[in-house]
Amino acid sequence: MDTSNPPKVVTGTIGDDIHSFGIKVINHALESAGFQVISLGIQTPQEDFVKAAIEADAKAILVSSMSGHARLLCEGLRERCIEAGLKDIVLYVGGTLSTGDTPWPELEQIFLGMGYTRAYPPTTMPGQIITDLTADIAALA
Ligand code: B12
Repeated sequence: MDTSNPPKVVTGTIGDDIHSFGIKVINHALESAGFQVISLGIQTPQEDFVKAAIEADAKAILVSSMSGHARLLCEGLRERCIEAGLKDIVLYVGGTLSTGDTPWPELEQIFLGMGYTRAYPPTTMPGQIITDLTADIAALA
């Protein structure tokens, strides 16, 4: 990674969701790995993710959703990115993405179908996210 120009990434917990601990762990892991994190915190509207990504010229948006309503809260974010000229931005979603009613492989496909680059279950270790993000950002170049 070019330490003089660290890749910028936007993070936050989407919608009306107040869970903050998970995304804080991810933020620390990303910063330790050399990313520059624009942290939007909790209860972040979709449009704020897009606005922050444009302002920062970010390479990726990482969305956290813990409340179980991710399908509703996360739908349409890729379309907003495309409309704003961020067609190729790396878009991740992670957390407790359902209330447990849908098996993970099926749930993952739902989020990939919504245009998310990757979707992660709550058991994901931060190291996996760093590895994937580094590769996905490199692939943009
Ligand atoms: C702590 C907690 C709270 C705290 C939150 C405090 C805070 N500042 O965050 C309080 C008490 C406020 C709270 C409130 C509520 N909670 Co709560 N809460 C939890 C609890 C016990 C732990 C979550 C946590 O912090 N874990 C520790 C962190 C480090 O782990 P994590 O969040 O899972 O994050 C990791 C991964 O998920 C992943 N990850 C997370 N985000 C992302 C994003 C990306 C991009 C990636 C790659 C990975 C990733 O990486 C993280 C680090 O390893 C969970 C149950 C559980 N065991 O998970 C319920 C839970 C999430 N809560 C739940 C609910 C229902 C609520 C409430 C709606 C309850 C209510 N009726 O009021 C409200 C939320 C209201 C709202 N508007 O959002 C449910 C969600 C339903 C579901 N998904 O099935 C859960 C699962 C409990 C349950 N079993 O029912 N909660």
